[in-house]
Amino acid sequence: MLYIVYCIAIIHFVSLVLANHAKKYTNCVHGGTLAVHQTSLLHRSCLSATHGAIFCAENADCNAFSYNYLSEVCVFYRSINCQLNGENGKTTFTNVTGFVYCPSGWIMLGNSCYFYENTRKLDWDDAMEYCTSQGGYLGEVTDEAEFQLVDSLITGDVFIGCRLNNGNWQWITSGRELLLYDTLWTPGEPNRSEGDCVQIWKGTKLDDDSCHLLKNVLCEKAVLFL
Ligand SMILES: [Ca+2]
Repeated sequence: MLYIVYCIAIIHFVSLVLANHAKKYTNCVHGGTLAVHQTSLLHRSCLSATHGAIFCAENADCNAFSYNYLSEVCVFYRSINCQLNGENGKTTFTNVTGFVYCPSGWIMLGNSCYFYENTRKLDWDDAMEYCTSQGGYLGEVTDEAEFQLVDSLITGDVFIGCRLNNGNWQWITSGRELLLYDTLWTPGEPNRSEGDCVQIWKGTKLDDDSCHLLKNVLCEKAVLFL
């Protein structure tokens, strides 16, 4: 019991000192696993800088946080290229080039921030406009790994930033082409049965569908650097 009280006191003291000086708790390297999903590590609300320090200390992915006393919001950061050391189970940070984070309300998955708008449904054009108004773009899926991350975030069908353009399926923001034989397509799609826009068909993969249907929206933006 005395030990627990002692630990809490130490954490409290350290966090207060750091919070008062830099409002940022760095070098929060701690043994553990990456079992906690990354999405839960960032932009969590916490009641105080102390809670932020404890949360950061308990999660291997987190190595810094900042606490805004005015907004009472914690933002957690993780380093780029951090790796879990197989020998001692601790997170070691190699080639650290900076800290990345996402704006409040956006979730970091892989190398991007995502905003899943599931409280309203928009057609494809309005979805594109909406994401632009949020400082991002309608989500683009680069590869299978990114698809799996995004798919874990959404709970239903969403429009994404790809549509038919001059006969080719094109990611509109980046200009990349989505080839007909790309494995990101749901088998049998695109079947050109309904329209020229692309959705993530929840439970399967990409699918061409009518641009005029109303669907939830997945916005994306690049991570921000501290
Ligand atoms: Ca289709």
